[in-house]
Amino acid sequence: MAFSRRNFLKYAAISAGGAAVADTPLFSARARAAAEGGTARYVPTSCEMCFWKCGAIAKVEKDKDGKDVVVKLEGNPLHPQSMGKLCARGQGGIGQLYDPDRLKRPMIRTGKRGDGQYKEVSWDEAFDFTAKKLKAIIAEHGGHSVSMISHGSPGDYFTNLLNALGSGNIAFPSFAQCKGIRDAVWELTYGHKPATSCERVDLRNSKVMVLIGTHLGENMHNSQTQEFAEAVGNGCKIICVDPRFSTAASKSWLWLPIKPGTDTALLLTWINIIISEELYDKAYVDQYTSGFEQLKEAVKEYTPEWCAKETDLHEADIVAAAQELGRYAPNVVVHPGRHLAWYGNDSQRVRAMAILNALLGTWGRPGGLYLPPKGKFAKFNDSAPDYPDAEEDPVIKGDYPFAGGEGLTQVLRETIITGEPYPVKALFVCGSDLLRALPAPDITRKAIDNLDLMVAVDIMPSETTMLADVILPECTYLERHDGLFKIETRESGVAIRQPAVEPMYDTKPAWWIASELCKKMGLADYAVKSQGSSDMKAWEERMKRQAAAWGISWEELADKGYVSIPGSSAPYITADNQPSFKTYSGKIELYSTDLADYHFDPVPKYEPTEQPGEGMYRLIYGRSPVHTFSRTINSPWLWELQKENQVWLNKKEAERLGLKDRQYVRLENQDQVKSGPVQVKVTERIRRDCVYMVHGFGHKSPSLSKAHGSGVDDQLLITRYKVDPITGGTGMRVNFVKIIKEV
Ligand SMILES: Nc1nc2c(c(=O)[nH]1)N[C@H]1C(S)=C(S)[C@@H](COP(=O)(O)OP(=O)(O)OC[C@H]3O[C@@H](n4cnc5c(=O)[nH]c(N)nc54)[C@H](O)[C@@H]3O)O[C@H]1N2
Ligand SMILES: Nc1nc2c(c(=O)[nH]1)N[C@H]1C(S)=C(S)[C@@H](COP(=O)(O)OP(=O)(O)OC[C@H]3O[C@@H](n4cnc5c(=O)[nH]c(N)nc54)[C@H](O)[C@@H]3O)O[C@H]1N2
Ligand code: SF4
Ligand SMILES: [Mo]
Repeated sequence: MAFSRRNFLKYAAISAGGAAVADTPLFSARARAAAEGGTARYVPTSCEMCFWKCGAIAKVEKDKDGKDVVVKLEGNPLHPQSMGKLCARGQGGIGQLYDPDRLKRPMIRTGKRGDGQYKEVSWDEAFDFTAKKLKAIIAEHGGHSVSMISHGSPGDYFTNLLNALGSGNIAFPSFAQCKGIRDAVWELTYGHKPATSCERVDLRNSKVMVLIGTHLGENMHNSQTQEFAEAVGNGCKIICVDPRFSTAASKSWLWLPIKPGTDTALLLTWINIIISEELYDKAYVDQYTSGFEQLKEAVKEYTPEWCAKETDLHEADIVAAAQELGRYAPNVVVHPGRHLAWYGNDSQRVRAMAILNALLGTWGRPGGLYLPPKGKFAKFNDSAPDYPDAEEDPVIKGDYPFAGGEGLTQVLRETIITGEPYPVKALFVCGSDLLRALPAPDITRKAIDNLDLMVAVDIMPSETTMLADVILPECTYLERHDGLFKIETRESGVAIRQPAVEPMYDTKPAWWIASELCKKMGLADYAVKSQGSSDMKAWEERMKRQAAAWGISWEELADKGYVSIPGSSAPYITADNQPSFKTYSGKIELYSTDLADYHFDPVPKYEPTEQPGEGMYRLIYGRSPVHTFSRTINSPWLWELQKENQVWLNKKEAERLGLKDRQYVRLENQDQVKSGPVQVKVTERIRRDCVYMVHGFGHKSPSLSKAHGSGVDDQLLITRYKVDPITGGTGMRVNFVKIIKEV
């Protein structure tokens, strides 16, 4: 391979905190190849190393046998989510493509679940087996007994299959374990989410930015990280609220090392200060919000003095932060965050963040949150029939009135175990590592044991994949098309994913897999709907029809990778660009009528969180800039960059326990679950009452030759979770661990 690992490591190390600059200011794949005059091709596509879906450009050369090889990946300068750069993970996508541990062929389980015994089969055999099982399950229990847990693009095509079978039982770890709480709460408050896929934060123009958790720089979403760096360069005052001195904290004007679980106290106190010192944007509040008087009354009790005790912060810092926000409002932002499933009362913390933004007038203001772009995408269904009515309503929202549009994984899991209100016997797992993504993995395991059929659509033989009855290997994003992507940032646009090289081994795109399975299930009409026909040419034809329906040139899109919709950008409020709030009152609801109707606190109230007992530390977790959850740990070059995680422990605590930096220890949680050995990182960069680790390590599948046994899995220690009663989000920072010295 022409691409050397040594060069990659050098390149990735330089760019871990940003990235390398693309060679050309504007991009055309054809023009670039022609200008070089060599044999290299450039293929604009979309990254799938994480869900930011940056525009990437693959450089493809022929090897000595004349075979196409991807030798370099760089950022597309036209695409607003990459802005000409890729993060280390994006550049490391080549490692995923050429990872020898990849799934290679369809497989059917021959041994007991979990013992790793499979036989390789043809696609036809795999489909026949799956269709036969599905038909038997549906005959006995109905279409609604088929379910799916999904993350990322593969699930889209299987959603169509499930809907055609009469099931809506589809759940996403990106909802209850991630950002669902935020989206549901902002819908309640503003009538809009604060993000489509990317958060609509105008970071590059912010004068003051508040980060509640939100560890930008470690949470390495490309354009957002670039804008964060721009903001730092512009002298933006960053207020970082984090029990840990994160990368973002190191760039901050003020680091507030808060006692974990007490953020709502701080936010409500800030609201109180901003109202009582009249620092809020009065005209904005009058024009666009409702419920101000009720809010003012409700937050009176949250004084700075009380807050300092509750949060373990200095009173002067609490007040200074609020005053600085008021001083620079409305060109400030309280970042709405992304992963918010923390303590089980998270909706009210997120409400307080949303309300603070409203008081400061940030929605639709430079440096605040920009408005959703204009530019509607025409409906495109390629003349498929409507879905049949499901016999039974989906179970996936449980009893959570504001569970939003997506399903709750833990509710589906519980239904699979109990069979209540009806049996769910088949589960498709599309691009999700359930045992690592969902809290209390023992319960996940129990649910899987209760299934008559588990189908995994994945690219890697993870522990979760290796529990399936049938494994359907998808090809990687560098080997496939997906449907056209709607991109909504400061403007609307369309992006493409197209194959840089042919699929290796006997792997296939998910749209093809779902389409073929549709046909085997006697649902050929639906195969047209979102999967197209099963050959590549027909799929490309379908994408062309989709581009035409959206009024963009297919040729331009294929050549440039991203095309913007003219006239779609109107990020700020002006006299003729007024925001619309799709709430009951038509305004931003500081007092939520919807929450009142359901007997929840219509204005957030502070609720204390259980604190660790003697000798115990709260377990908190986050991201590594060079890995995505558990999905990239085995990826050869990214694994070289970080092979294992460490547990961060405060220096004074380490001294107390007689522990040295990099010594191996084990963690044991409140339910006596013990981790494998993990290195301690002794540091002053974390409070004394918590320990921290990067999520995603500790793979147990022997088929992942590099990741197997590297580091420890935070999820294993997350045997408890606390569910947010409003949205059903699963708070996972409610576990405590003690540290056991290795002998
Ligand atoms: N490189 C990389 N980037 C990613 C991802 C990835 O896997 N890899 N995943 C992406 C996804 S899907 C998501 S959801 C995001 C997640 O990333 P974020 O949305 O930034 O996640 P948070 O949980 O807000 O932030 C983690 C930080 O919260 C701090 N923290 C822990 N407890 C508390 C507390 O009680 N109060 C406060 N104020 N802080 C606390 C931790 O110390 C840590 O620094 O990252 C995204 N970006
Ligand atoms: N304890 C703890 N739990 C968490 C989190 C945490 O920080 N700590 N984070 C939460 C958050 S914010 C989120 S968003 C979720 C993430 O949850 P998941 O999305 O389930 O996360 P991953 O572990 O990355 O699992 C991704 C799976 O997709 C596969 N995959 C990768 N690329 C492709 C592809 O192109 N096609 C197919 N078919 N499969 C592919 C990978 O091999 C892997 O098996 O986890 C949540 N759970
Ligand atoms: S942020 Fe990095 S990994 Fe995620 S899509 Fe962009 S380049 Fe790929
Ligand atoms: Mo997430």
